[in-house]
Amino acid sequence: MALHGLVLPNSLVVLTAARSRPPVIIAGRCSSARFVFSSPSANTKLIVPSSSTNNPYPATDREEEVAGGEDEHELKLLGTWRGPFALRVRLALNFKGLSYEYQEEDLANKSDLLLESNPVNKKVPVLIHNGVPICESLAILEYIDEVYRGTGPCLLPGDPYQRAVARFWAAYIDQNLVAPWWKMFVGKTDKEKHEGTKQTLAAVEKLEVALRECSSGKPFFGGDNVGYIDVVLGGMVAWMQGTEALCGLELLDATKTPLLLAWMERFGGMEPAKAVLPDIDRLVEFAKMKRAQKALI
Ligand SMILES: N[C@@H](CCC(=O)N[C@@H](CS)C(=O)NCC(=O)O)C(=O)O
Repeated sequence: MALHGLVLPNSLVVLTAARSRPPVIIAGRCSSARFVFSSPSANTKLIVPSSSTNNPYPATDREEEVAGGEDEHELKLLGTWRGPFALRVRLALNFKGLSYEYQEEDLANKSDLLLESNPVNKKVPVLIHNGVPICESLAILEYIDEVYRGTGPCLLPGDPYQRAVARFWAAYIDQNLVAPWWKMFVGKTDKEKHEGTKQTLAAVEKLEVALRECSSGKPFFGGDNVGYIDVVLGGMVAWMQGTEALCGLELLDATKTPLLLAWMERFGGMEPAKAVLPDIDRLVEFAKMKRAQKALI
């Protein structure tokens, strides 16, 4: 595909596809990316950096070879096995049945590919599609959904109002659940931890209402199928399940949040989710170790 580049200050480049694709804002350039796309099964080729010293995520037999025919749709994801932001992208790729190459990043020793693909934030996830990096998990989800519209279920609803609602709750999850959860877990003072706990509990109660309204009695936020909010919140499932062990409180409760509790079990039990969601015990052990070291997770 022909791409037209416009160079902006700070080496940002806006690329617009010659065909129907919307502008893709990328940072830097990627030369070494290779991607594989095949449908319908979700298969991953796992690459773990040899320099990674703290990677307890084995190349499991669940994530083996890329199956299906290789063509020009090459996808590569840079992430970590435990990060809620990369996990939501992996969930989306799996639920849509897209194959991709996965590269595990060591955040203490970031790869050149990550640094050149996301020079602004230097964070994962980064999805690299035919050599073009896309950064920020929510933007990546929307990108996947648009580019692979004909493949697997649509994540975002077709109706503009419902789409706005889904984006609202995705932003809500980032601001009011992920960030406060983090404060509850690694807060520097008891006051900060207490504040994080209060905000996290308030957020799950609001999300219970959101699930009731968005699902209209169906199994998922997206209705009959997993949708945008499901994968966004899905990235937090293992962390939510590990909350008691990590923070000393049960996050979801059969009385206050029965729908979310059932959703979490239903979602976590689905094959595309099981393939990427971290083992809770391993996650808890790793998170405790990192908290003790006050290191990046
Ligand atoms: N808003 C970003 C957040 C990404 C993020 O915070 N990633 C963390 C890992 S969970 C990271 O790469 N941290 C490395 C660093 O801060 O240097 C997104 O949604 O993609």
